[in-house]
Amino acid sequence: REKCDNSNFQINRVQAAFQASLMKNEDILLKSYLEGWTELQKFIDALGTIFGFISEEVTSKIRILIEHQQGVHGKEYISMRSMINYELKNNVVNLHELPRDRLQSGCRTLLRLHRALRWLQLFLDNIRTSSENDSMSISCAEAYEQSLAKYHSWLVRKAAGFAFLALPARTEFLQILCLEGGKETKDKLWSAVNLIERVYNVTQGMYAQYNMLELP
Ligand code: 1PX
Repeated sequence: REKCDNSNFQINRVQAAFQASLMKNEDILLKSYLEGWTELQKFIDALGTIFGFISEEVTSKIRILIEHQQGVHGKEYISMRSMINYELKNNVVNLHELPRDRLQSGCRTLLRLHRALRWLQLFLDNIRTSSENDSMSISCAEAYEQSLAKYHSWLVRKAAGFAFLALPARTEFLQILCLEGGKETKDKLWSAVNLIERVYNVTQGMYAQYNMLELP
């Protein structure tokens, strides 16, 4: 396992990236938002191969958005609002049926990550309020049931539930996150949870404003 120093993954880096994604005008800077997800992915990867299918799903969603950013219309994909405006105006978004395009819309792709961010917020908050012998599997499953699960098929829910059982005990889990068990950890988690909630709320507000919360 990697040691916990500044060159490795840390909750601080996740937080810094999501912090940087918050723009002044209630908008989201996509580059930083995706950096936040790339940092999160390092945690999933550190948890072992059982979580590989989750990591691959994150990779695939990030890759779609990066492909848009590097495409001919890349400059439209700088912020979430510019992406929405561009995709709506140019009929890139599938509003009614499942998209069949090879390169799916940025809006529906980001929405998947956005829903997962709520899971993360709830999970980190469960960890924050947990104590020594609490099960991380249960904390994780509870957060999942309250958020992402309702968007997932039976099969995905089963696979996720199975993966959760492989989560390590609390102490080891905190070590993977480069956290100790004490007060400092609770403070760090509290600040991460609040930041993630702010990012979630800005994103959620925009999806609601454009009536895009249910994009297929
Ligand atoms: C302290 C936290 C450190 C760990 C951070 C881990 C971040 C994990 C984030 C998981 C992100 C999952 C993205 C899900 C996107 C999604 O909902 N995709 C589904 C729908 O996509 P579609 O294109 O078909 O509309 C897709 O069907 C799902 C595919 C399989 C992935 C299922 C993942 C469910 C588990 C989420 C919880 C992760 C637990 C990690 C353990 C720490």
